[in-house]
Amino acid sequence: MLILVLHGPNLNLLGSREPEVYGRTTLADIDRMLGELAAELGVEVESFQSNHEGALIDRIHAAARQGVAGLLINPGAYTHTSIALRDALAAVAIPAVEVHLTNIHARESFRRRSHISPVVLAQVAGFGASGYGLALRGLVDRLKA
Ligand code: CA2
Repeated sequence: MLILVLHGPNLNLLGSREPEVYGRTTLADIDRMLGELAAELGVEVESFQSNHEGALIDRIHAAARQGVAGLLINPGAYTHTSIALRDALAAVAIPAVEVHLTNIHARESFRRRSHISPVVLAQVAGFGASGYGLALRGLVDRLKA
């Protein structure tokens, strides 16, 4: 079972900028942790990061052709702006979990609205990097059920 992890814009900066907001864990650390957890859960993970909306959409379309079983996605700021990303997720209908490092509901008001949450199974927000592990466990539990 293959799970695709999608990291949206600016998340490549994790660990190097604004550690007081986003923590000191890097994206490579998160991908490594998810790889270890996936092995424990008996699934495979593949990660993709892009700063470009269309590249994320193309990767979602490719995931459907590839037979990806589930998606973890932190859409970054596209969470709050991208109907195109939401449409892509709805179109492929791959079970997905939306992950945010921060509690988007406790920040600026423009971060409270997610265009993504209506088309995903669940949202995990506010647990920092460990939220990705929680999301992977929840997604795999659901896919195995
Ligand atoms: O909390 C999250 O995970 C967010 O998806 C992160 C986005 C933000 O726009 C969302 O509202 C919430 C920002 C990702 C930018 O990541 C950075 C990491 C380090 C330094 C600067 C930005």
